[in-house]
Amino acid sequence: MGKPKLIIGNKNYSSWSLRAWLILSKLGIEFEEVPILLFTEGYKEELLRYSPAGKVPIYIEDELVVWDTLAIAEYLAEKYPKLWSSNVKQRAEARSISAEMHSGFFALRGSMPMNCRAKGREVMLTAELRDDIQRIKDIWTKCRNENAEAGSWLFGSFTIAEGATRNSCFLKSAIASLLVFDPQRSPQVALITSKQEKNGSFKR
Ligand SMILES: N[C@@H](CCC(=O)N[C@@H](CS)C(=O)NCC(=O)O)C(=O)O
Repeated sequence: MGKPKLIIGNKNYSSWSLRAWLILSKLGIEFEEVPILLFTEGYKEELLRYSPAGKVPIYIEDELVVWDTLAIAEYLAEKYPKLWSSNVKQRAEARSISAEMHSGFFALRGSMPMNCRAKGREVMLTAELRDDIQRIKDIWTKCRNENAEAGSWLFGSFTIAEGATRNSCFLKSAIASLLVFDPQRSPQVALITSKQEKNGSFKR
């Protein structure tokens, strides 16, 4: 069996690419990263050579092609069960959080598209954006209140929910907006934002 391949866009801008990459990196799996310059000439044809869905990320292991971040995460979790919590109720909660992140937060995505290198962005704080930010803070606060004793991740130890939420660069946008709009952060949220700012897991 050769090394698996991960076809991705630019990790600075493609939050979906980054999530799959973070999960593989965190697992310590040796994989070949195949970057594709999205939205440049010929990129679609190149993507379609790997997957009929024509979107990144795409995970390839021998003959197997898995596309869509959550499908990739679930496939990896079958091979590496520690990616979800060992507690069935926590797994359900972590799956809900991951799915919510995967398919929602439109105001945040729209007004603060991912850019890990962005600093000092000025963004109009609409009611929808405020709601998205509050929702993220509520998720973090609840998880940390319930799992603080088990470790420093949302569910104590690292799970897929991190890849899809706190530890994703997508949430760096949320953090940037939290820093701008909400200097009075609760201790639970402050712990996460400061850890994220220092977090080395963006470097492989
Ligand atoms: N729900 C999909 C979304 C994938 C997606 O939209 N990827 C974007 C990059 S972030 C893409 O490939 N865009 C290229 C295109 O739409 O042509 C997933 O999680 O994999």
